[in-house]
Amino acid sequence: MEYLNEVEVMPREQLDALKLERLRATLARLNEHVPFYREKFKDSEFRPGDLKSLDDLASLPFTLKDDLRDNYPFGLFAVPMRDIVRIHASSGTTGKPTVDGYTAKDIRVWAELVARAIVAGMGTPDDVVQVAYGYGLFTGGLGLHYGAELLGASVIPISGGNTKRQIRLMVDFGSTILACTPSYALNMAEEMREMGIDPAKDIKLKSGIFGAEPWTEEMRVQLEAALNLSAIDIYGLSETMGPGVAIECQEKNGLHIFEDSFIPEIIDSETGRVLPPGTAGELVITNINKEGMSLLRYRTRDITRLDTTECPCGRTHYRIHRFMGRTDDMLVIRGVNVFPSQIEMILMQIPGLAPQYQIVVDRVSNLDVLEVQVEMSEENFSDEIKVLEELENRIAGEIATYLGIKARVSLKEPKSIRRSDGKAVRVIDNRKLLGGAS
Ligand code: DLL
Repeated sequence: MEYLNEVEVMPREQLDALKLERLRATLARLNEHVPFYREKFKDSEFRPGDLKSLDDLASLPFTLKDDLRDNYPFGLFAVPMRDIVRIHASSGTTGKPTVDGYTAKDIRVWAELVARAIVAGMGTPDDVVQVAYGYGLFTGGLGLHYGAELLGASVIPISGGNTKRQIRLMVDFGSTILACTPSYALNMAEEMREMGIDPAKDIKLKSGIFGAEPWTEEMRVQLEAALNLSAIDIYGLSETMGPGVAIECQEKNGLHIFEDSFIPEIIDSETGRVLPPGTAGELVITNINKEGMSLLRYRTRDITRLDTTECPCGRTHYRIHRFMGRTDDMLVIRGVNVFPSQIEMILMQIPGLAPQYQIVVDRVSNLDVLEVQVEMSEENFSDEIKVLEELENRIAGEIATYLGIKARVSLKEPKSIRRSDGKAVRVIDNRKLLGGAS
């Protein structure tokens, strides 16, 4: 099974025509049913009815995370509550949660998109899919669940956590696909080693569908070796649907964004101008196949670039490059911009380290101080001061060379950095507590 739906290989001209038709219908619905958008259209020179081509999208207003918060909880819904069958929401750790509503049709569309994603991850109806994303208001668990069921695979709805039990069931039930965050997959690999389980002999995993947080190519190498599987990257966000917005195929050369449901644009986040393919910037998504809530030009804050070149897999939908991070994850350390993923990339290339790290930023005497804490691997663990110092200096040297910043490096004992069973917390920015974070 190479792909699920003919639309995935639709010729570009036809796909663009479908996008335009769906965009027109979406604008008309938003104008009619969502006062927030009606007001926005009134204020803009461009009216929904003026839309002639997909290029005109650039003349339409953006939607920001704050717009969702200002309209909390249901102000952006485009159908009456009677037609909403599911509500998801973000955790709201950094403010009011953002809420999304789905009609019965939306749930079907979403399941189909995720089923496509699982097929791209080598899934078939014969697979046993262990869904270890959290179930609940978070879209990961239920999103993967419905997609895998629609495909006809056997689903293990285990959710996140209870790692020993996850592994026992993985062995006993013969799971062939694991769906969870990459950081949780790493924790599972670690636990497996401790339980004496050999991924090459005792488990049947063939692929991992990993996403919901940024991860690097270097992390992929570690995960594929530790779990003996093929790891692919899945992207999505609760504001526009959930997982299944974009997925890597087996070429692993970018994530195909399902353009029959989401129109991608890359913009310069300072000026809001649309950037040409190949240039990195902020991903903006327009929902064109969703009824309950559709966002127009939603600014995701995720940084990537668009690849419009042909993919050998045959899917015609454009690709977005593996994410560097979010605009709001970017650390500004003494004026230098740094993404946690850049630090991850450096750490993963240095032998003797475990793929577990945390970045702590502080301000001391008005100067930003960056500390990188990283665990040593069990095999290389040493408490000899000289060995530790040498390795710390080497890591600090690599960070200085590649990123041009000075970092204090602290090597940690194996298993001393807190593990998570969902999205890992990689950065602790104490400057925010001081009210001076950038
Ligand atoms: O994380 C949806 C999801 C669930 C995606 C399961 C993939 C798998 P939110 O909790 O709303 O939704 O978080 C969305 O997570 O804007 C990105 O910053 C980040 N993110 C999601 N997938 C990736 C990825 C889900 N593959 C936010 N790479 C997004 C990098 C990702 N960042």
